[in-house]
Amino acid sequence: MSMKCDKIKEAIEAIDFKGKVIDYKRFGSGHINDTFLLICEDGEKIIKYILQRMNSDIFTDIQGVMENIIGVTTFLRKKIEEENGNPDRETLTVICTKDGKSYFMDSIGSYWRAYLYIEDASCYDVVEKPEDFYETAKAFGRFQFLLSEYPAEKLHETIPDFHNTPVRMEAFKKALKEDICGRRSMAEKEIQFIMEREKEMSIAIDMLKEGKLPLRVTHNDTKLNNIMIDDKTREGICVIDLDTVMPGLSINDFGDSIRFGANTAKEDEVDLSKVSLSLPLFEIYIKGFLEGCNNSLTEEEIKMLPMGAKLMTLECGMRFLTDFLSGDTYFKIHRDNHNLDRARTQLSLVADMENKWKEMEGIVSRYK
Ligand code: ADP
Ligand code: GN1
Ligand code: MG
Repeated sequence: MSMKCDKIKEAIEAIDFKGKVIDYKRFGSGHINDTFLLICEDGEKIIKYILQRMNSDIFTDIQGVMENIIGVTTFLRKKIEEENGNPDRETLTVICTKDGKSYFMDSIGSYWRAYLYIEDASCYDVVEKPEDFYETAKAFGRFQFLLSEYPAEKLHETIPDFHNTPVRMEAFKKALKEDICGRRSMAEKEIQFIMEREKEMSIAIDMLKEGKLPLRVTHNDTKLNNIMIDDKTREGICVIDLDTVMPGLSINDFGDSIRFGANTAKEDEVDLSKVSLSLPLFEIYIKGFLEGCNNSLTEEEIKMLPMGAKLMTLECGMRFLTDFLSGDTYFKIHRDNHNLDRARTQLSLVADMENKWKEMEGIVSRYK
């Protein structure tokens, strides 16, 4: 276990879990937080929790992150109750500390929080069945629709300029210039690919500034493993990983799901011949997302969906490469050159989208 998680026992002691903790282990495949599954015994009953050491290098305003999460989940809980749903399964439930706080700081300054574990549901790293992807599209769309009445001014911007692609480009150029690890020569082809697309990076952000795309409350990290799929009904039961819920663009939420879920290969596939955009999955996701949004997207937003997919994939490729050049300080890595592999997959997917651009636009035109 990384030293940063050394004080997990302090967190277990501080948070108000029911019963006695009998086991805990690392869990999930997120790139940012340290996530643990915690098992408690309360008399005859077994209760599971998710315990996370939050990444405070990335989320510097932990208080703000937790205020957002409490605000959004309280709001969603009410909506779910109104519709006779089960809020303990359909949104995250924060488990507070024994003194009533939404997070805990341990003696070495690490921040911890806990959630109820969502039972009988799973997260996936690849789409196993097209119908699952459709269900996740509906759930992410619905998430955005439900939050359309949320007071956006109450949200803290937990990572400024999170999907400001031109700002990401500047960070990339800086990392390239500094080349602190001397890795630049390993990625010349990828660097050139990104540079050639610099002009396109500001398309969405410019449309926002010009009022052509509306600012909405969005999730901003809509990959497949940030949604729980019910093991029995196969519905997208709960949207998780709410750290980046902020005002943003609907086309970005759409786009990030396509980047991850409609890729025929894994995010870190090394055999690039396996990487491509699945047009059937692209179409299925459009259908589900528009339905989930209750058909509230504007014509311009729908028209720009392919661009959302391309920009999110390009931006993510650029972010992985920036991290590779900077010494892998942001995304967790599990092998040498992991971030370079991830960047290559993303950029190959961008290239495939460019080849399929006419088809992508053709599909979208049927949904306007
Ligand atoms: P990261 O920001 O590192 O991606 P996440 O909040 O997405 O962290 O959590 C990582 C993984 O932990 C998820 O992909 C999911 O598998 C699992 N997970 C998180 N919250 C819950 C929960 N409430 N119930 C069940 N599993 C969860
Ligand atoms: C991170 O936290 P996780 O693993 O769900 C990242 C996303 C990237 C994604 C790439 C806060 O998501 O922006 O798109 O990795 N989250 C943050 O897989 O940076
Ligand atoms: Mg996650």
